Amino acid sequence: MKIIGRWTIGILVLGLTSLAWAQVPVPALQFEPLPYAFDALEPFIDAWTLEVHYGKHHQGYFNKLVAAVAGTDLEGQSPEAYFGRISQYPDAVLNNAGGHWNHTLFWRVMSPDGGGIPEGDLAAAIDAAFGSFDAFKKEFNQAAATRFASGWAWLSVAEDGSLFVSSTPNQINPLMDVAAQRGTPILTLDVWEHAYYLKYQNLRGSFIEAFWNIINWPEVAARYAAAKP
Ligand code: MN3
Repeated sequence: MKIIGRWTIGILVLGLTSLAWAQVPVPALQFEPLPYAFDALEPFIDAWTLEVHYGKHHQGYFNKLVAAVAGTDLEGQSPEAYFGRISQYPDAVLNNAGGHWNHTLFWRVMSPDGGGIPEGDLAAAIDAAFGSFDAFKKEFNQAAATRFASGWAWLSVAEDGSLFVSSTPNQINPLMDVAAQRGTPILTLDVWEHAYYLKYQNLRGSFIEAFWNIINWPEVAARYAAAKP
């Protein structure tokens, strides 16, 4: 009886603990840890740039987003839930929700073990859309290089499942209703000057070329698999 009693209490405690865990809501807005050390992407992205970019720029967008949605109907929502109607909200929401979401994707599609070329379904989809990996790379580089002033280059999945390259100004992304071409982004490159100026100064092209050495293709492939219809 004593043993059964102990087991009963144990199971009860376990049950209550898991119930408590299940009820802890995952915050819709999270400033996720960088998935690698600040110097992990050297020499392609230097540690100082990454520390300032993540710790100051991205953190700034996150903090301002939290402030912009506080007390509104957007509080507690993931930006993905309202990007499709972002034009209905103040500029501060667009700029900071985009700034936060875009950087979160950017950190995740890079890796110290990155580079090389994609494989499998993603490689086949790139060939189908662009003719070859080299042709895709050329189009992506062109989008990144010709984006005037500040913005982003993207590889996205269209509604029909095909891939396309685009660029957007400022903090707009292809999920937003204000984007010229809409789709689900699976790869992005930040071409704001703050992303490269400390190391590359005015040489945006050198930064774009360096990016190919750190692209996390397995992550991009997983996002493609999740996004295609
Ligand atoms: Mn940035």
